[in-house]
Order: sequence, then structure tokens, then C-alpha cells
Amino acid sequence: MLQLFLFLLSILQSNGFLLDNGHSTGNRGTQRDINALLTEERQSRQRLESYVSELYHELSMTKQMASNLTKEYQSLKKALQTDWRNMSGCNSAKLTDESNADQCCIETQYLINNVLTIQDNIYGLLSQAITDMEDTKCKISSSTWTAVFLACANNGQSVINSWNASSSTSTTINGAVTSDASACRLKQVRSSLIDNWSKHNIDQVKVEIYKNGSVIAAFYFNGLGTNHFNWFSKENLLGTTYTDLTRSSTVNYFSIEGIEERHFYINEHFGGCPADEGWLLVRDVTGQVAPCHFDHLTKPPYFIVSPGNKKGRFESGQYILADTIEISVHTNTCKCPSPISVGTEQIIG
Ligand SMILES: *[C@@H]1O[C@H](CO)[C@@H](O)[C@H](O)[C@H]1NC(C)=O
Ligand SMILES: *[C@@H]1O[C@H](CO)[C@@H](O)[C@H](O)[C@H]1NC(C)=O
Ligand SMILES: *[C@@H]1O[C@H](CO)[C@@H](O)[C@H](O)[C@H]1NC(C)=O
Ligand SMILES: *[C@@H]1O[C@H](CO)[C@@H](O)[C@H](O)[C@H]1NC(C)=O
Ligand SMILES: CC(=O)N[C@H]1CO[C@H](CO)[C@@H](O)[C@@H]1O
Repeated sequence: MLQLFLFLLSILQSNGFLLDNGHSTGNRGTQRDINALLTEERQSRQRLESYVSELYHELSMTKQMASNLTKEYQSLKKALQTDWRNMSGCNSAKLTDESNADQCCIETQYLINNVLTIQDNIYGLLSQAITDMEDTKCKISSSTWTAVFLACANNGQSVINSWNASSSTSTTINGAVTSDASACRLKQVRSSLIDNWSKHNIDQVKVEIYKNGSVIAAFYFNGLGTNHFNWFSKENLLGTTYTDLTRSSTVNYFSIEGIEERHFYINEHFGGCPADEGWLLVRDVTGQVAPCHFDHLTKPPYFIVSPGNKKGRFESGQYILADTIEISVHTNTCKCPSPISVGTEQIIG
């Protein structure tokens, strides 16, 4: 039982499920590698699902065992108490007054205390294991990814305004947003979940950049304790398809607000337009300030990402113009139960 639990924990950890940095390893450079990475994640999530049913079974067995043990524990305790009381001299004996009891009584007393201490320890371990299993089961079964934002390039609708609040640039819907790119042809699509960010137990946020129906870059962020803007930061980065971007990377911009009309901007440094190097940029619509060629490539908004798995110099053509950006939140609505309280019965004292 404990082995199964540890096994599950290791699976959860190795899949980035427990906010682990599970997406940034390896020397992945090509679209094929990124697809493989995403497929790998999907498959491991499916494996996880199948372990859940196994876990349910283990859990019900363990609960039954605990219930049986509790009954045995109660009757053993009763028997020991009765036996002890029946012994000559024990009736008048007090725990703190050894002179008042005979040796047999003291030994029995000692034995009873030890047996019950051991029982209590076993009972405590068992109930802890059950609580952990309930917790794991609960976390798995109540955790989901929900798409909350879908932005199309070139539709003339500001991405940052659409993200920020309901306005004429977007359609706000309740619940999950569709991943179908045709939905944002005229306006960006947002979920009202964004407006109640702190009420949804968001523990992770995922940004996926699409080109021609495939994810060409992805970023994972911590969502705990964030608001709808500050999750997008270097400090909250959990993983990405870029191998040269981590929480310890040097950046001059890493925020939704960015600078001027460069939003969702992840940039390493400025060096005059040709030397500017970065990973992601949403060129938004209101822009008057356009110092670089990459600031006026096509009809706004447009999405520039570095190709492959490393930062790029956009001005030298090291970029891909993406079609859509999808943002999803991972939520955990788990209210984890404590099925059994630790046994603390005392027989003497
Ligand atoms: C618990 O006790 C019941 C009845 O005594 C028995 O049928 C069952 O197999 C026991 N369960 C476990 C897990 O020991
Ligand atoms: C112990 O004492 C109780 C009464 O206090 C009595 O009913 C019981 O039979 C005794 N048990 C033994 C094993 O002597
Ligand atoms: C977001 O909208 C609020 C008003 O709802 C406004 O005060 C704020 O400046 C906007 N933030 C950005 C970054 O556009
Ligand atoms: C986009 O995908 C379609 C099929 O899904 C394919 O026919 C087309 O060649 C792709 N275009 C590019 C530029 O990759
Ligand atoms: C639960 C909650 O606070 N819901 C609010 C989420 O935000 C929308 C506005 O977009 C409100 O209408 C809801 O009441």
C-alpha cells in the first residue's frame, strides 16, 4: 500500500504534476521534439488516470483493514484492562506508586502500556497513510486544465485589453473557452474565470502558441498566490519548451504589460534592434511606438516567437509568426478529508 503511494508520488513528480519543473529538460530543438514532449505529457496523464482506479481499490481495502484493526484494538484493550484489574494487588495499585503493587502487577501494567503505545503508533501510521492516499486521490480526481483565453493574430483586437477585462475587443463566456481557432476570427475569446482569478484555486497557468494547428512553443507558470497579470513572470516560470529560459535566466522584460505595445513580452536584452534577443512578443494594436522592423511586420495584433528551443534575434528574421495563443489554468478544487483520527486512547493514568 505504502509502496503504491510512493510510486504514485514519483509519477506525479516526474510529470510536473506537483508543480515540478518537468518541461524544460533535454536538448529539444525541433517541432517534432516539442510534439513528442506534449504527447509524452498527455500519455503520462493517461497512465496517471489508470492508477487512480487502482488507488480507489487500495484505499477501500485499507479502510476496511483499519476498521477491522480498530475493532480488534478495542477488544484487546478491554481484555487487558479486565485482566489487569483482576490481578491480586492491582486493584489498589496506582501507576505512580510502585510500592503499592506487586511485581506482577507492575509488569502487566508496563506490558499494557507498551502494547497500547505500539497500537497507537500503528494506528497513527495507518491513518496518516490513509489521509495521504485520500489526499492524492482527491488531487488527481479534482484537478483539471481549463482553457480561459484564445487570441487570434491579425483580427485588429487588442490582446492585452481582451485579457484584462470585458470590452468590445473580446467575447466573454462563462466556463471553458474553445480551442477552435475559428472562434477568435473576429474577436478574442475570454472566460469570466479570468475576472475572478483568486477564487479558483489556480495552481498552474499554461501558455501555448499555435501555428497551423500545432503547438510550437509552450510556457508553464505557477499560479498559486497570483493575480491575472503577475503569474506571467520569470519568478513563476515552471517550465517551457525553450531550453535557454529558466527562472535563473537574465531578462530585461518578462511580463504581460511589457513595454509600449510589446505585450506578453519575454526578452533577454536590448542592443539596438538587430541585437535585441528574446523568446515571445505580442505586438498589440494601439501601437504608435515602432522603433524596430519587427514592430510593424503585419496587421496587429501579431505574435512573434523564437523558432526551435532557443531565444532569437527577431530583427534578423529569427522568428515565427504564430496564428493563435491559448492560455489555460490548472485548478485544484480539492477539499481533502481526514477519514480517521489518530488513536490516542489511554488505559491507565
Ligand atoms: C475485515 O473483517 C471482515 C469481517 O470480519 C472480513 O470479511 C474482511 O475480509 C476484513 N477485511 C480486511 C481487509 O482484513
Ligand atoms: C475478572 O473480573 C470480572 C469482574 O470484575 C469477572 O466478571 C471476570 O470473570 C474476571 N475474569 C477472570 C479471567 O477472572
Ligand atoms: C485593466 O483594466 C482596469 C480597469 O478595469 C484598468 O484600470 C487597468 O489599467 C487595466 N490594465 C491594463 C494593463 O490594461
Ligand atoms: C498546415 O497544415 C495543413 C494540414 O493540416 C497542411 O496541408 C499545410 O501544408 C500546413 N502548412 C504549413 C505552412 O505547415
Ligand atoms: C464567483 C464570482 O465572483 N463570480 C464573478 C466573476 O466575474 C464576473 C464578471 O465577469 C461576475 O459577474 C461574477 O459574479
